[in-house]
Amino acid sequence: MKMLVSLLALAIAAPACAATAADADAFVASAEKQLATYGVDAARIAWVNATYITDDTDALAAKSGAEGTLLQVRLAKEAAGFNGVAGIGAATQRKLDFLKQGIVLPAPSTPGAAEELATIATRLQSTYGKGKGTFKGEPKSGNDIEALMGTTRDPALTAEMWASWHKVGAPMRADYVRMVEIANQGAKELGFADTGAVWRAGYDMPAADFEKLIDRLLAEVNPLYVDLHCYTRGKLNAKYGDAVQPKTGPIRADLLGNMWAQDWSDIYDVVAPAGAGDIGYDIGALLTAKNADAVKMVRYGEGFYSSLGFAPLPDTFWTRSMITKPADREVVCHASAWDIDSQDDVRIKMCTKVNSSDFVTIHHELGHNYYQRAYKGQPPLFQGSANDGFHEAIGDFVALNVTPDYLVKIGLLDAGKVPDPSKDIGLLLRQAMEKVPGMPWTALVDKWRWGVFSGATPPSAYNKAWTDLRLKYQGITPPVARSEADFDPGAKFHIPGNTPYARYFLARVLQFQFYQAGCAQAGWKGPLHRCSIYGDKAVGAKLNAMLAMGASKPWPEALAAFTGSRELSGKAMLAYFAPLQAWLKTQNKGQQCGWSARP
Ligand code: X8Z
Ligand code: ZN
Repeated sequence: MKMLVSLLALAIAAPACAATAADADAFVASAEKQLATYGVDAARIAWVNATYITDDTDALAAKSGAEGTLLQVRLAKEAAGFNGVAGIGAATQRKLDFLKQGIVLPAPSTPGAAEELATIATRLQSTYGKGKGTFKGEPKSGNDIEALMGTTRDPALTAEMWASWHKVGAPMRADYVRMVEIANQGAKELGFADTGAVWRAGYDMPAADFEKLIDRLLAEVNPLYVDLHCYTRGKLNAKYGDAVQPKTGPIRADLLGNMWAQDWSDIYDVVAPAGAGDIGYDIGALLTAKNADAVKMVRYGEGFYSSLGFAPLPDTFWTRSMITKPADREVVCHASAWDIDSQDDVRIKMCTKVNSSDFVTIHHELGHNYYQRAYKGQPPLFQGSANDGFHEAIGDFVALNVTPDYLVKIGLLDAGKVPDPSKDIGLLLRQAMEKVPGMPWTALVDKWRWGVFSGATPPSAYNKAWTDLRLKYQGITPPVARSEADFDPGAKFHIPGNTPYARYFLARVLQFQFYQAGCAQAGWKGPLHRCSIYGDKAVGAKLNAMLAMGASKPWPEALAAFTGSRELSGKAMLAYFAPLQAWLKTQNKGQQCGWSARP
């Protein structure tokens, strides 16, 4: 409501001379040109900064970031000048809406605000990139400590890594507070209540409905999470004893094999049931056995997309990507995919390790690159995904097709080693440990930010609000005491990186919808989790048709183009895990599942 009133205020402030639909078309064409021109240089600068962090590249990135913000804010205000103009065509109207809504961190018109905002944003990201934790007292980069969290089973050491890595956040707090202040002023100038309202505006529905959609989808899949939490807690209790992991209540956050407890697959060995749980292979071990290095892993990923009919990656992908961590400089290791020129200069940036989780991440990142290539023919403002969840879902959808039979086809697994149906529970449990904990986690990250941006969570309660959400949604608790001297959100890339996170929540649901639809198109009749669309060019063509739509149509149309449905739904994910959920329920009989929000 507030937003509507403010937009009207902007409309009233628009020039008195009557703008026409043709003016709107001309404005949009000019805006697209300006954005495209800015975008190529900006992408190159951001790339150099992220792959070579120095004071100089930080300064260049901050300067370029400020220019971009000023350009976007100017265009957003000009776009608002067309509010209420009659006869604007659907495509132009959609582009005007994107211009008004699409700024992650808007700045107000106060002189120097955009520059201050960009300097803070760059400093936050680089502080994260350069962050170190410790393992046995030795300094470790974020990338190394993330991997060590997956393989370490000594709770004193996992607590040390958790506590030391979370110290990376503390120095960011003052910057974060100021950043929120500036961005909120910018959001208000654009007619939004706060920056969180801008973030929620991009989903072809009223912002309030988007919050409800997240809650509805989370409620749909949460019972599965609670079952998995209960089962995992029991196994951790059996392994570590009551003093480390009690039988009831939340799980200690550092015992789940991941710094943020967002993906528990690395402790599959701890939870695997005897017999059915021995799935007989680990992708990391298979890759190592074949002497596959990081580049070879990316080649496997490319091979999957090629089998669906996508053109091979260009030579420049291989020469310009950062596939492993350079030894001699600071970089942002958190994986990302880039599209430098909106044509063919696509790249990934990863500090790849030869393990199963990076094999999935490679497919994830390549999903971004193939999406980018598929929509390059769209006009600049439609060069994006149907909504941001789609961009995150494509590669994950493809990775769901990495089944034992597929691994045989590409020569990674011996045919005789394919786990038989008696191992289905193990295979599903391994997948659930990877996918299901992401549901509450991906929902809470932006719940925290929405509260911060709206002011419901003041700076004096930043850390408490974070810890409370982690308890409420994930049922986890920090291994060491926390206070407002800490800033734990800063220890997760997307907070200092200012990457909205609800997209990953949507992606988690969407990837199973895509997978279920793709497997139906392929005529798959067996258990869903054994399906692989590898090599199916008809499914690939249909997928490409959706990707090629870019952001040109409201997302339900894109979803319908591939799946036939216009609704986001947790049903596909629940169907995939149905046999496991039934099994978990029998395993959990007699247990007091769940946790109370305030133990
Ligand atoms: O950040 C990512 C991708 C970036 S393109 C690697 N993901 C989220 C995360 O790591 O927290 C993918 C899963 C969720
Ligand atoms: Zn991604």
